[in-house]
Amino acid sequence: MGEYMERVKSALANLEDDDLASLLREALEAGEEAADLLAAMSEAMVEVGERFEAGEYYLADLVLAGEVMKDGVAVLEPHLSAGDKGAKGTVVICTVKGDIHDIGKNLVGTMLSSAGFQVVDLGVDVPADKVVEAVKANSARAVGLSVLLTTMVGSVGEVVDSLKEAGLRDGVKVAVGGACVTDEVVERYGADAMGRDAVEAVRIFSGWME
Ligand code: B1M
Repeated sequence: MGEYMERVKSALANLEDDDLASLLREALEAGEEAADLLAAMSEAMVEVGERFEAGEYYLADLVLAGEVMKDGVAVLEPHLSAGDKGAKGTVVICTVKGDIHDIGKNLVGTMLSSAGFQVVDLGVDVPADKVVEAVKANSARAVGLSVLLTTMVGSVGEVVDSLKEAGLRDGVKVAVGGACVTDEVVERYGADAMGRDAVEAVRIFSGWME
């Protein structure tokens, strides 16, 4: 990991809010790629989670980490390009019922928009019937679900089942992503694909909707 990446990772992992935004600007000016800086920030968030699990950080620290990360993403966003311009279609995205983590979901939304998709973002803690309503109202052909809490992976199954009940499942693809998602989750709850990061999410939807 390069010098800037190390510094960015440690600024975020140590919750140094004042430093991160200016450090990111400096790194961009020095020619670092926004996507690499984002990857360093994501690694820092994993470290924050580990420190929280270890009892070294408290909930207030998690909240602060979320805010620092958002400030950092705001600096990087204008420089992030998803590629695959021209792929079009409507994607409904949200964080599933019971889960309020939204940083990854927002990044996925930003990257999809910049790749030319229409994005309908329903926010966080979204019940399955709201997803179905939005799919119908927007004639969407794909859904992106974010889930970070292991206890909430069942919400993915609720969305898949509700789409089936509404007779929409055949025409609508479902992708999932987020810290706790595995291939097993995809299989168990009947989703179609898993995106490990926002770039992969764009690749998946582009493959489905060209
Ligand atoms: Co919480 N949290 N949190 N948290 N939090 C995790 C997820 C946790 C892993 C931390 C830990 O203990 N190690 C843990 C979950 C454990 C588990 O279930 N396995 C946890 C916990 C336990 C909790 C609470 C229960 C804590 C409590 O109250 N006691 C609570 C739950 C609240 C709720 O949701 N009901 C809680 C609350 C919070 C905050 C509100 C304080 C804050 C969120 C702020 C916000 O989002 N606005 C927070 C934070 C910041 C985290 C960590 C530290 C960081 C998450 C993050 O933003 N990462 C997180 C640790 C971790 O993830 N390892 C943790 C950066 C972001 C860019 O990555 O979201 O993974 P991510 O998104 C990536 C990819 O995953 C992918 O692309 C994104 C960009 O590359 N992706 C998709 C994401 N969604 C996608 C959708 C797609 C495709 C790709 O669709 C196709």
